[in-house]
Amino acid sequence: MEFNHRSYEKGQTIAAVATPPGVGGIAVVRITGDEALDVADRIFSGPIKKYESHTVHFGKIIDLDGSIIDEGLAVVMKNPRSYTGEDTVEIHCHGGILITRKVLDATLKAGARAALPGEFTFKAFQNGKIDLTKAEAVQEVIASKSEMAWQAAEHHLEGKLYEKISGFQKRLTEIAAILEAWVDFPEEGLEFATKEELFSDLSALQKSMSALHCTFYDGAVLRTGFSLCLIGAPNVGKSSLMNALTGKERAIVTNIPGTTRDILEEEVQIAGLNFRLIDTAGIRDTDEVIEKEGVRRSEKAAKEADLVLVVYDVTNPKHLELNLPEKKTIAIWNKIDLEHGEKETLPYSHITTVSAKEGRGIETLKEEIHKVIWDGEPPSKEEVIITSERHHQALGNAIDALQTVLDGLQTELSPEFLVSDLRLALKELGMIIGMNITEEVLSAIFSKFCVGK
Ligand SMILES: Nc1nc2c(ncn2[C@@H]2O[C@H](COP(=O)(O)OP(=O)(O)OP(=O)(O)O)[C@@H](O)[C@H]2O)c(=O)[nH]1
Ligand SMILES: [Mg+2]
Repeated sequence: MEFNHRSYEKGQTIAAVATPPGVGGIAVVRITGDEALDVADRIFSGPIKKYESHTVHFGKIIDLDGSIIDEGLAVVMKNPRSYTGEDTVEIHCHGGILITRKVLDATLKAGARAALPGEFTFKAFQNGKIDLTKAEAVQEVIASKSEMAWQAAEHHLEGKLYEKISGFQKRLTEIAAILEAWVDFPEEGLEFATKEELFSDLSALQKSMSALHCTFYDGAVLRTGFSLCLIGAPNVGKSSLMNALTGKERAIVTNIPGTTRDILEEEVQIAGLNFRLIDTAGIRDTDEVIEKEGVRRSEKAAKEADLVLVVYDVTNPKHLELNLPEKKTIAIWNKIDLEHGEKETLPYSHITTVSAKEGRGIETLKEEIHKVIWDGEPPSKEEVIITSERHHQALGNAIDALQTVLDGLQTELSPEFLVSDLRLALKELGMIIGMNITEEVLSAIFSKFCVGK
C-alpha cells in the first residue's frame, strides 16, 4: 500500500494488528487517535473511558452486534504518554488469524480507520515524540539481522545521532550569527572573531562531520550484511568449509570432483555480523553442459561477492588463474590434517590454513574475515554510525556547502554569499532530523514500515 501522509490528519483514529501475521499465543490490536478510547469502549466489555492511564483490564471483546469475539486484555495509555502521543488502547486477544481479523474489523466498524504502513511512528514524529532519526531507527531496529546492526540502530533510537547532528547545527548557527552581523554592519568587519578563527572553527566542524560521514561504509555493511563467496578447483573442500562455517550439513560433500553444480546460499552470523555465504561449483575446464554452466556461475558469483574465499587443497596444490582483487580475497589452504608437502606461494596477502573436516583453523579464518572487512579495526560499540543513504547524502551536501564557505573565506567572498552557503549546510543537517522535510521524503521513509508500527 502506498503511504500518503496527506490522507493523514492529526488526531485521526487508526487501528492495526501490531503483531506479526500467523498463529501465536496472543495478538495485539492497537488503536490510537482522538477517538481511540471511544472506539475501544464500543468493542470492550469494561468502561474503557473510566480507566486510569497505563492500566491493564481483563474483559470481553464484543462486536458491534453484541456477539462476543474473544476475551482478553485492554491496555489504556492516555495522551501524551503513549508511543504516538495520542490516546492509545491496545487490545490483547488470542493469537489466531481469524480472531485477530475479527477484532480489527470490530475496531474499524466502531469508527477507526485502517492504519497505513508506519502510521503509528509517523504520528509519533508529527506529535514531536521523536525526531526523524529515531523514527527511522525504529524500522532499523526491527529489521536488524545481526548484533552489530542492532547496536547501531539502537544508538540512533537512543538519540545519539540526533545529538551529534544537533551539536553540529548549534555550532554552525553560532558561526552564522557572527557572519550575519558582518552582513548587517559590513564597515565594522568581523566583530566577534577573526577570519582566521572562523576558518579554523569551520574546518574543525567540517572534519567532525566528515568523520561521521565516513562511517557510512561500515553502516552499509551492517545494514545489508556481507556476501562471502567460496571458490576453487573441484574437490578442494569448498562445500565442507561452507558446512564448517555455518555449523550445518547444508551442502552435499562427496569425494567426487564436481559435486556442487549450482550456487548454494546460506545466511550465517560471524562475530555479530550477518553474512550471506555462497558455495559454488569447482572451477575447471569441462565439456559437460551442466558443470560448464556451474563454472560460469561460480566465476560470476566471485566477481559480485564482497569477499572471496579461494580454497586450495594442500595435498594437491594447483594454482588457479582467477584474477581476484587481492584486497577482497582470502586464500585458504584446506585439508591440513592430511600428509602434505611444501605449500607453494600464493599471490594473496591474506592466507590462512584450515581443516574443514576437523574444524581446525575455523576461528582464525573468522578473525581474518573480520580483519579484511573492517580493514583492521571494527567500529567500536560506542561509535555512532550512519546507516541510511538519506542521512549520508544530506550530510555530504552539508560538508560540500561548508567547503564553499571555507573557500569563500579564503578568497574574500562577500559575507552575504558565505551566509547563504552556511544556511544551506544548516538546512541539510535539519533534514536529517526531520526539519523542513518534504512530503515526498516522508512518504518514502514511512512507506517502508510495516502496518501496525
Ligand atoms: N581430510 C580432509 N578431507 C577433506 C577436508 N575438506 C574436505 N575434505 C574431503 O574432500 C572431498 C571434497 O570435499 P567437498 O567439500 O565436496 O569439496 P568441494 O570443493 O565442494 O568439491 P566440488 O563441489 O566437487 O567442487 C570430500 O571427500 C571431503 O570429505 C579436510 O579438511 N580434510
Ligand atoms: Mg562442493
